[in-house]
Amino acid sequence: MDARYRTRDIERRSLDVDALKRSFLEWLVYSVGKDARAATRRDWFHTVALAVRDRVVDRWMDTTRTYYTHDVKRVYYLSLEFLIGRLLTNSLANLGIIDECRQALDRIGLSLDEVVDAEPDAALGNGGLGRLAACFLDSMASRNLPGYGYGIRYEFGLFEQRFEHGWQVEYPEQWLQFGNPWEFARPEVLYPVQFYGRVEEFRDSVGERAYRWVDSERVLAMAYDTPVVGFGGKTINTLRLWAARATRDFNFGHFNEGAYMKAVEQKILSENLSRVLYPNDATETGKELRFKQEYFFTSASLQDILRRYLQHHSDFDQLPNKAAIQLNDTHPAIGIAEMMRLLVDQHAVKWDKAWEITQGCFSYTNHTLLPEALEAWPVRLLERVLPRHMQIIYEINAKFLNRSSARAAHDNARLSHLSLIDERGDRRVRMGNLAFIGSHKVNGVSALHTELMKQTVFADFHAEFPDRIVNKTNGITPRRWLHQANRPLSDLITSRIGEGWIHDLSALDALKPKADDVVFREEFRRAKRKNKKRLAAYLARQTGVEINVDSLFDVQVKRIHEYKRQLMNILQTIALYNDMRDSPTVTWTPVTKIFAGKAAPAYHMAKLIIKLINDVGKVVNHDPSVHDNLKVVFLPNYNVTAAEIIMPAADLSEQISTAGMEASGTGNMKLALNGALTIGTLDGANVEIKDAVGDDNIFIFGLTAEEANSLRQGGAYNPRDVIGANPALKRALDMISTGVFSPDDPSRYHPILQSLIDGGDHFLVTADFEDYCTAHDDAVALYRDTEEWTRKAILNTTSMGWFSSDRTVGEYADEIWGVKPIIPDEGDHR
Ligand code: Z15
Repeated sequence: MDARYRTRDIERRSLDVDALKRSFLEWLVYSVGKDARAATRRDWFHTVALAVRDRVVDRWMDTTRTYYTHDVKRVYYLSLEFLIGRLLTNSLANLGIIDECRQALDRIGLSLDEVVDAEPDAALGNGGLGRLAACFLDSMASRNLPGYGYGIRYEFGLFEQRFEHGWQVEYPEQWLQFGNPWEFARPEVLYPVQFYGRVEEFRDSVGERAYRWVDSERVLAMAYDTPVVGFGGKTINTLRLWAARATRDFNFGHFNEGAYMKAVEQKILSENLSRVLYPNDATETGKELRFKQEYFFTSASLQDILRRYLQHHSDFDQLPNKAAIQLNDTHPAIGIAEMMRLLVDQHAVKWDKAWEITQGCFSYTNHTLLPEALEAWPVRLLERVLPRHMQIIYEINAKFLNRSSARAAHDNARLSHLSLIDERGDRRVRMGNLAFIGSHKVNGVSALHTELMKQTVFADFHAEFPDRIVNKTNGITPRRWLHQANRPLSDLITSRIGEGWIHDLSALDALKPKADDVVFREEFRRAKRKNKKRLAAYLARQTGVEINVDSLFDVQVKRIHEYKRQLMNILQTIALYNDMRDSPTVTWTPVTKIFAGKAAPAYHMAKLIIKLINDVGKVVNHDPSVHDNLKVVFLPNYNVTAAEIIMPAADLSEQISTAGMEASGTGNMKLALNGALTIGTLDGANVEIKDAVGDDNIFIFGLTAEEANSLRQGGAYNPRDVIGANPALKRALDMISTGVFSPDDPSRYHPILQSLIDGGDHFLVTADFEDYCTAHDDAVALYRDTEEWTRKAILNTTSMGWFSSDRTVGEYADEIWGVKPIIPDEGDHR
């Protein structure tokens, strides 16, 4: 670059730094209401966030105005979860002012890192599904796509996990306690949402049969908007979250004493709708409040979408060309019936026309095939809570079944599979089926998962509509998960190929040859070591366990679920512990097993597995005979913020779910991108990761989905025999069952042993154990060969370009949504 320009650039920056410093001091005094001497770290966080937000607002309005004036087709991503995490570093980095901000704070005598640490972690989600939604928001904005997120502004996000005597205990997480500087309340954007009541039939003005939903209870949905800053700061999209507000009825009327208290009670009850996120990941609890949450945010979002559309249009013919509505799982699937109700009952659109419009707008993403996660709401509940929707669902079902090929073939078995109503036992509405037939496209989240959708849960639908199911393999945003979370590696990459990779991750390809460059390998290792030191310090602070920075960091971080097989990991850990004790003269490679993840509060088996890991850790970590060659650490309260510290520091990534059960996984992508080698089954996106990084740079083991399926189907699988044939496994299980890790309560783990031995080992832990141990031994052996390990680690990072959520979102835009990028027109503020 020309030296003249560089000087000017530096001048502009120092101007920015001064301007930033001045705006910080102003915000502190005039908005936070403190002076610099009295300000706490939290005050400074609010100050900096408000000052940064200030720089976003003009461009936010430019973006919104551009979409409006060009009447562009928009994407509406409906999701019950947005697992966003912190926003300060993200906003600064995407605006490109992180260094300026650091310097401005320096001049005030503050460290940016400390200010960043004062931000609460916005955990409006449970796990993969919620984090995917957050990555998609980042990618839509960064690719200049007109995308909106719609969800719920939960007052309480995902619970805080603490350990008490090694057991998980849940505490409420109050992210809004001290206010949220990123959001804008929109008290004027308010929609009524109805519940209960009954349906009245009447004749409309031309004498046709019509329906009214009467005597219902009403709750208002109020909007809160959060700007979504795209990389480069050009496009600023909107995340609109709904909060429940009681209707004004509660403020009026002549109450006697009793009625007054009752009214206040009613107000609190109706505002409970947006109180708390349900803490289940991929399991359905079937609670009425949860169903009402789903309808609440879906109805408000659809009303908002129609209002926006009607600003430019007088009929609904163009709606599918102006609105793509993506259902993130079946949680908003009631939207299919709600759209029909809004069009037919409220806007007098004819049924067939309304159906065509609905199908044209909606598409549905399936995230799991696990039967316990497939939503099916009792007909009785729907009749009571949403009586008009139940009628509409019956109508959709009747018309659909009548036209199906199964009806023509008089194939009753197929008809009953296709039906929206599950007639077995108490009758239920299958939300997946509703989402499927109301959508023009349905997608799975990895190649394998999409294939299994076609073969299993949606086989009959696939036969009926062979072009409807498509694959969209998940991705992750490279901004948060590499550029922001891993500065050392990010800077190393940029030093060789420039900054282009940040918005085009496939640029990493060009770095592959560097795997053979000894200097690059040394620098890559130095970056990894920095990250490992940071994680070690964090773990010591959070858990008190001191770990060896040069040990192999073996990481399994994700929700605790039996199908994810944290149990298999801890069993292997016990076996390794035994090997080390048996052979004290062998030179062992030091290994640190790092676990993190929350269990659903009612998932007893998952909580017992957490306790087991903590119990094993207590024994192993204090046993001098293993000479610190093995440590087991369970980091409490895993969240996005913790993930940002863990991912960059991992050496080995545990992706060991029973094949066929993990729809995709996205932690697998974050870890590989940050240079961890994967040990994993051929499940979810692991299959595609293996293809990308190459067979030599990943440790694949275990049964395939097909093999797992036939093993279970065959009926000949006997875990008892498998255990009998594997002394290491038998010994580990015996130790657990005799209370080696739970001397205070030797029978504590009998439910776990029971599930493996008499329960049939549904997740095939014993079947895969031996193969897993061999793969793990291979990984540990390779780790001793520092240069070879680094070479493979580099090939992992540099092969992960395809797994950017920019790629994923681009595919959705082209093949499902039909939306195009548009660069916002600049207003006159610049
Ligand atoms: C969830 O986090 C996932 C699936 C679900 O059905 C629910 Cl309710 C929550 C996860 C999958 O388990 C995971 O494999 C996938 O990567 C993620 O969704 C995003 O698609």
